Amino acid sequence: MARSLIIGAGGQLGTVLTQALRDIHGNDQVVRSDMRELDNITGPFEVIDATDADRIAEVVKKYEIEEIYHLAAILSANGEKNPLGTWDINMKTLFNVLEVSRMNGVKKIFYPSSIAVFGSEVNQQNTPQSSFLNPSTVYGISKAAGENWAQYYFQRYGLDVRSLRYPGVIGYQSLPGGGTTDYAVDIYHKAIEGATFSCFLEENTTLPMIYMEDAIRATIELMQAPKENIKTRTSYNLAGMSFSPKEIASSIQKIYPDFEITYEPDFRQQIAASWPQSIDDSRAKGDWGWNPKFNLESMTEDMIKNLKLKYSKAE
Ligand code: AKB
Repeated sequence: MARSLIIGAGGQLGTVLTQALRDIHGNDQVVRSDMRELDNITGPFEVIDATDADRIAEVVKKYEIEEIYHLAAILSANGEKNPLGTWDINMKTLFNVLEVSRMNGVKKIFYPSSIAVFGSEVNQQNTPQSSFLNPSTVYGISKAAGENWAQYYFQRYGLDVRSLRYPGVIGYQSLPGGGTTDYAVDIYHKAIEGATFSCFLEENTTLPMIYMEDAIRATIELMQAPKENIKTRTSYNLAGMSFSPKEIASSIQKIYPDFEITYEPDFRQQIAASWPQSIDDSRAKGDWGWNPKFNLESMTEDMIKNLKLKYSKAE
C-alpha cells in the first residue's frame, strides 16, 4: 500500500478525496496538507505551501510518501484577476511536485487538468480528446502546459504521472473557490436557504459538469488502474453530464417549485462561452473502464437530500 500525500486537501476536491482515500487505506496512510491549518483535523496533517519545494521534500521524507495528489491551483475566474501571479503559482507548484517526486522516489502522481484547456478551435459538442488546445484563460494555459510537463516527466524520467481533465465538479461536502462552474454548487445552497439565485452566466450557457461522487471515483479508478492501461499521458477527457443554468434551475424546481433564478452575466460568461459544451471521454472508458453514474436529475435529488441534512445539523 502506497502512503499518499494530498496537497491542497482543504479545497473542494481535496476535502472529499482525503476522506475517500482514508476510507480505503486507513487514516494513517493518507497525509493531508494545505497552506494553512484546517479545522477538524484527524489523522496526519502538515502545513505545506507548495511553492516551497524544500517543505514538500521534508514531508515526503518524513512520511516516506509514495503517491502525491497535487490539487493546489488557482482556478479560471480568480486566475484572470492576476494572470502572471497565477501562472507563477500554478506552474511553480507543479514543478516542485514533479522534481521532489523524481528526486525522492515518489512512485505515482495525480495532476488535475480541466476542460479549461480547450478554446475556440475545438468542436464544442462532444469535444474530442486530441483537440487542438488554445485556452482562453491563464488557468487553462497553465493546465495545458502542465499536462505536457506531466507527459514529459513520464517519458523522460519514467515518473508515473496520471491526469484527468475535470469538468465543473458539484458536491454538497465542500465549496469550490474561484471557478467559472462554481455557480452550479451555489445554486443548490440558495435553493435550500429559500433564496433567489442570481446567476453570473446566461441562461443557455451549457457546460460539462460532474457530480463529486463520480469525480472522486474517476480519480481513484485512474490511480488504481494498471500502468499499462494508461495510454494517455497528458490528461484524460472526463465527462459526467452537461447542462445550462436554466436546466439546473428546472431540475431544482421539480423539488422546490417556488425556486427562482435571475441572470446577471459578468466576465465569467466569456470564459464559459470559450469552453466545450460536452466532452468525448471514450478514451477513459476504453483504457480504464470509466463510466459516470449520475445525471442532472439524480444529482439534484442527492444534492438536496444531503444539503438539507447538513443545514438541519448546523441549526
Ligand atoms: C473552473 O471553473 O475554473 C473549474 C474547472 C472547470 O476547472 N471548476
